[in-house]
Amino acid sequence: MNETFDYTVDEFSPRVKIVGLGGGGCRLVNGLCLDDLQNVEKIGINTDTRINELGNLKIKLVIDTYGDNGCGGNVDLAKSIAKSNADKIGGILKNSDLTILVSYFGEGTGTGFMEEAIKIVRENNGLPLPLILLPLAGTGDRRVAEKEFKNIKNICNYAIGIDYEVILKKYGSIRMKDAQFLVFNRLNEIISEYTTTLLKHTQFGNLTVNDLSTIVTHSGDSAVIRSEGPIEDTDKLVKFAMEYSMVEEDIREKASGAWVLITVGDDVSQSNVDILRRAIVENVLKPEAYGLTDMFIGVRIDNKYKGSAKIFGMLTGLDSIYRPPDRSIMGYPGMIDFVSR
Ligand SMILES: Nc1nc2c(ncn2[C@@H]2O[C@H](COP(=O)(O)OP(=O)(O)OP(=O)(O)O)[C@@H](O)[C@H]2O)c(=O)[nH]1
Ligand SMILES: [Mg+2]
Repeated sequence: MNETFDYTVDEFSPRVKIVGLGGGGCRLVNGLCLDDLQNVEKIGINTDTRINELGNLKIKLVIDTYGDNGCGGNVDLAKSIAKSNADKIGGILKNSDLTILVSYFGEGTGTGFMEEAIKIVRENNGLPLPLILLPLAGTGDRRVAEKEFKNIKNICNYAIGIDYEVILKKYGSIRMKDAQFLVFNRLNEIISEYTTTLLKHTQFGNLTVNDLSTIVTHSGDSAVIRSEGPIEDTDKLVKFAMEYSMVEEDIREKASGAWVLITVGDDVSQSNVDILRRAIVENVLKPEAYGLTDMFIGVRIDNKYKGSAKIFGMLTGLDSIYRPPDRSIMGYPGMIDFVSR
């Protein structure tokens, strides 16, 4: 049997893993209540056997047990343990569409495992979403946490940092218990929002994307565009493609992300392709989406394709007539108030 097509429709429904890294991350994920979300697995990975006390995690992985000490605050040790156990971690993080990685930065495991975990998720065609908690100055090692957070932002610019210092500044003399409560609530909101948005978007079968910017950060509705005809009739080609979508969404309101394939005959000139490409961008995309669009050009060597072009594209982030625009992730009310991006 051809393996590529050995799927059932059910397997296309997105799978979400929420993974705690290190002691604090595992406790946090253990405490999240996400019972109403389907296909969501709560997982904990630590170097510390106390993870076994956590009752609400579906999968627990203890790596290189150091008793109750974990990595004892040693980030470099944690990094090397993560690297040499990449296969074990991969075994748990594979087969996921969205993998939310939650950890408290400042000590060993949670801080040191994040980069490797992001890499592993990407290698398995999943979308990593790092949610990183930054400790108060004076607890753990704030300096290490900030440095490592910067590191993570370099490899994953949409990583979200939740900063206890910012909470403190915002709320003044808030008690730690109340700060924890706020963080918990906000995490639950972020995770529910991202997860439900993903559930709405994964209608594209086995299309894999390696960057959240294409799909998850552009909530809204999705549509397919498609048309075929002489390359010279640029306007007609684009107009037909937009009409093909046959959806309630108004494509004229434009998308905030897209994946487009243009196939042309081998006699078509580069300048004609450029005209068509520009027409698609201008008619279909919001300006902020220009850099977030993957556009591929393919050439067909066959007489019947001479002089013609075919457009096939998937759009994301269309404003739905059913959903007010402020329900998009980026505009999610209240989400950003103590979140640093
Ligand atoms: N506010 C708050 N901070 C926490 C909590 N748990 C851990 N931290 C802080 O987060 C940082 C990392 O702690 P852990 O997650 O326990 O450390 P770890 O990743 O297991 O690292 P090792 O034990 O060294 O392997 C430290 O600065 C802790 O003070 C928590 O529940 N609330
Ligand atoms: Mg620990």
